[in-house]
Amino acid sequence: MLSNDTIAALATPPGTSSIAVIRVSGSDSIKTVNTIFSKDIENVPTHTVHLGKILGKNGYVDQVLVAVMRAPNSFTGEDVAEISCHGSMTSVREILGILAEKGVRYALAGEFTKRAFLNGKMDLSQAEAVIDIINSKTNTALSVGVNQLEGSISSKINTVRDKLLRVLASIQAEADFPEEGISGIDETALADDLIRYIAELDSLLKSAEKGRYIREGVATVIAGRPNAGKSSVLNALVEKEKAIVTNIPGTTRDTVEEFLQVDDVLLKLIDTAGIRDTENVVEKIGVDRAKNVIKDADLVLYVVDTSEMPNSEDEEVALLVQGKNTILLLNKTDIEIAGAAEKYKKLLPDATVVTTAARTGEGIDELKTLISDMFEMGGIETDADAVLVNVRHIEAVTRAKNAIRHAYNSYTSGMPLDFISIDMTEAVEALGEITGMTVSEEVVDRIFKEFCVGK
Ligand SMILES: Nc1nc2c(ncn2[C@@H]2O[C@H](COP(=O)(O)OP(=O)(O)OP(=O)(O)O)[C@@H](O)[C@H]2O)c(=O)[nH]1
Ligand SMILES: [Mg+2]
Repeated sequence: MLSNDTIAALATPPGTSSIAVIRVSGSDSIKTVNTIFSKDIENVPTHTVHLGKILGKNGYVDQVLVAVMRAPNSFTGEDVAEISCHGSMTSVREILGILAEKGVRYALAGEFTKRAFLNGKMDLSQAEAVIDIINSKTNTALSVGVNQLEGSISSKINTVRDKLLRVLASIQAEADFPEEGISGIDETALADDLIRYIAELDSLLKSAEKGRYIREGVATVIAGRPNAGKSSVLNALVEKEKAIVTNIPGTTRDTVEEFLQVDDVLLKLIDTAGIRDTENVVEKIGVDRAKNVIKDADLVLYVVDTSEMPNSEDEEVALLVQGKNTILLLNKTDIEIAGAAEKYKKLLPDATVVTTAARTGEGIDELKTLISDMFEMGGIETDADAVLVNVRHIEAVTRAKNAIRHAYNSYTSGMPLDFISIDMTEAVEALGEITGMTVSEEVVDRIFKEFCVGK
């Protein structure tokens, strides 16, 4: 499976730029680049950079810098030559064409990183971090990716996995030679250990919630009765006319989504149809959609119209957001009528309250600060934090935890040690999938397909 034919690809984005980098990796990379370069770089020391020209059939193509990195001290673990040429696609195409004539193959998506993984330069969770870093939309996502690349997840997983392996070894010894007592299993200690491992995996799974916020954004649903000003709130938050605003109740029918970064928090804002009983088929579907997204919301912005007293529709919304993390937005304060605010507060006595006038933008900054404080991800930058962001990792940790729980139940109800060792093996394998120790080729291929070409 380990092919090390020489591959090349543009490592920088296609288009016009000041420079473009073509990465060439494989056992013949330096030798091949040497044949098209004006200087002899075949035997130059590793990690050196050389100025010269690329030679085409009809003479020089471009003046370039070639960086030479020799195996195993390169990103892929193979010999690598990186050609920094001028950032014109003509030059890039020309150089890639010359390389192809010399037998260099165009790299597949993620092939450089896949080679790095196969050559033991990084484990699978670190390779996945490379994708996360490339795709990161916020500073937090970036720092979580960098931590993961540095091994935060791997080291946490490996620590637990090593402990499980030790337990597994002693269980197997005890099962194989029960009379000899060589394993030295202390029965209460074993049960306690299993509980502790479950707790360790649980705390890692708790970090996954934070991870989901980082990956997908905090699902923030703007809800309320028709005409309360929900779409105006969305527009004021994102500072553009994203949703249609009119004075006709029932303007918004579908859910309208927009991402917004507030400090280091990524919000997935979802504007919804005003909640009311309606005979209109289209509006009815919209109201059902609104109710559904409220159910899955991480945060609800419950918008009310203080220019009117609460009515039965407001009461219905209050019931729907019951038990949800909710901010009550007392909107239209510019035309507020006396006593309305107090009445609205009574509908949701536990909610945090913000006063806004979405039409003028008043109160919107306060709202942003409040949300940012609520979901502040600060502190994640510390290296100690291993945050599970990857769905594949979450699934594997969950499987490992369930297997250990099963082992614990079997053990405490006196099942034979063989049974327990099966569960423990499953847990060890599940954790091994995260770093790629026990992972199928198919999974590896799927992961690297998510990459872009050149990475
Ligand atoms: N005076 C005032 N008018 C507002 C304010 N916020 C919204 N409005 C007006 O209220 C009307 C309804 O606003 P929308 O944002 O469309 O309300 P909505 O809740 O999205 O309404 P539906 O989509 O129909 O459910 C529009 O005429 C807005 O200009 C405010 O803070 N003050
Ligand atoms: Mg609307």
